[in-house]
Amino acid sequence: MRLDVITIFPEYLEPLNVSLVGKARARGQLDVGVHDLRAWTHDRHHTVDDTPYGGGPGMVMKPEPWGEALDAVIDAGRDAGQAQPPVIIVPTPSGRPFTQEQAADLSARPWLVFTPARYEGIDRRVIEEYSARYEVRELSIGDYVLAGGEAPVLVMAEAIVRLLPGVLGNAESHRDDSFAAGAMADLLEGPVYTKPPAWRDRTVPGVLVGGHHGKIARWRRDQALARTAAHRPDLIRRCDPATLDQHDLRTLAELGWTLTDEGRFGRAAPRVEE
Ligand code: JEE
Repeated sequence: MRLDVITIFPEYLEPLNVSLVGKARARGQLDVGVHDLRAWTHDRHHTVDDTPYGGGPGMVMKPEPWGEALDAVIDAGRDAGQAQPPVIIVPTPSGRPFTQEQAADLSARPWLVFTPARYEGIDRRVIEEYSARYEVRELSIGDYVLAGGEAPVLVMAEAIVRLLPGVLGNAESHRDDSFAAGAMADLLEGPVYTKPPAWRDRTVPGVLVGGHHGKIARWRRDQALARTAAHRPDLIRRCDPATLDQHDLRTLAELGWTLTDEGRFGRAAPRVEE
């Protein structure tokens, strides 16, 4: 896979040199190019922003540097051997949600070009122009407002690169991830423990050291259900009851979740004594 990033803060992308993404590069599983947008300006001040048409707060990124940069980075990628056109990823607070499904889909593409912006974003005509020639995805990493798209690029790159074949070792394989496809697809994971068996008078739950694999699996499932109900009740409401067994239903009932007439889970009104 090849990743290109065009930014006015190339140093913000330094983390792509370390840890999982850095190792994938060192192993030759990934090529990364980080490009300074200001290299495609032509004025003495390397101007990339201007005031918004129609008025309003802040500044908007000018289209010309982005157009020249994208053309140059895409030409260079082709010269470096990319046979298929890139997917262009535009981080923006008004994008579609970046999800595990997006990460998995993008991990199957040979070439991604990221365009993290600053200020109030990029002149709309750039997205229109490149959408006419390439697949462009405007994506948001969550419902909060950042100051620019660089941190979202780091987030998305890490989520995508760890899914590349051979990037995660066996010890950290991703078959049981929350949100990954599979049986526990819709549940958060419960707590994890390691040695020593007692630490500051706190002991590891007995079931985990007992060696009874059936009891361990059931305990973990109950912990996952309880954690999901507490932290992500939306996932319980969305859950298909047909994916749950009788014990799951009892565990959820003990947590106050019952089936509604529509066949979905809802929270029973808490019973109050007098
Ligand atoms: C890219 C510039 C800053 C701040 C206008 C009006 C928007 C842009 N999940 C995510 N949060 N933030 C980003 C993100 C932020 C960015 C850029 C991504 C480029 N900025 C910026 C404010 C505004 N606001 C009120 O509604 C919210 C625009 C992001 C991602 N991905």
